[in-house]
Amino acid sequence: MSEVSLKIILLGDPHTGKTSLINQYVNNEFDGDYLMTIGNDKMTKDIKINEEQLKLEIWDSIGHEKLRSANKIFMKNTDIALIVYDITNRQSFLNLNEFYEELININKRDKMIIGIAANKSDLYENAKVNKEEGEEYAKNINALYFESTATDHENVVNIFEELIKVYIENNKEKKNEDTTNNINNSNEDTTNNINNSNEDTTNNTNNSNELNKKNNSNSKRKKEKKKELNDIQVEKDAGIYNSCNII
Ligand SMILES: Nc1nc2c(ncn2[C@@H]2O[C@H](COP(=O)(O)OP(=O)(O)OP(=O)(O)O)[C@@H](O)[C@H]2O)c(=O)[nH]1
Ligand SMILES: [Mg+2]
Repeated sequence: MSEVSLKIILLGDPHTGKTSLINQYVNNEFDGDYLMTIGNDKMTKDIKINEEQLKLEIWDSIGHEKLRSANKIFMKNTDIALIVYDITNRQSFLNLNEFYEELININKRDKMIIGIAANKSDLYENAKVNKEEGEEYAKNINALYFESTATDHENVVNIFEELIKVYIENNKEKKNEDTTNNINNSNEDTTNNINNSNEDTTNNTNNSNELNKKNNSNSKRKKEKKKELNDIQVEKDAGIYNSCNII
């Protein structure tokens, strides 16, 4: 069975929990200390979902505004993006759209599955963004909405796997659409071929009718010519006869 590789990228403001979510998913670890990400780094993970063997390339990105331009190079060919905000930091929610816009400037929207992670849900008492706001934004950009906490392994695994499942489903539908289009195209070709061959047959028939007509008129002309010659001969004979008579 062939292995499918998927490129996943996490985006969002600094300190929202991107590195922590990746670390929890790949290494089953959570570190309470903050170490700002200053370079783009990828981690890999092999998983099996619905009998399909997948190789995940999970890219961490830089949240810091002044260093962020470097992310663009790594956003190319993204299959799945998780844009993260911190529910205790309203500005990180308001900045979500900047990351979304950057992403869709680089990749075709319909090829990607996008998730919005309302992270640090364990700190819900200090929330500055309510659930409805998060859900509404996700709905507006046709993304999936998740409440996440990098402190809980199961929660994080569920989020990544849900995104991957949706991606696989979406791709299957696309493949089916492509196949249907191909079948329709090949049907059109066959119809065109049949029409062409019908046209050819009609043309051939027309041509052969014309040929027949020509042949018929040729043989008619030949017959007429023969008759003419005969008449001349008869006249000649008669002439000789006549002249004999005269003589
Ligand atoms: N309570 C709680 N703390 C979290 C959670 N996720 C991350 N943190 C903490 O928030 C801080 C920032 O987390 P990071 O994962 O480094 O954030 P980041 O988005 O990678 O930040 P940059 O690399 O600067 O862009 C760290 O101290 C984490 O321990 C969470 O879900 N709950
Ligand atoms: Mg980081």
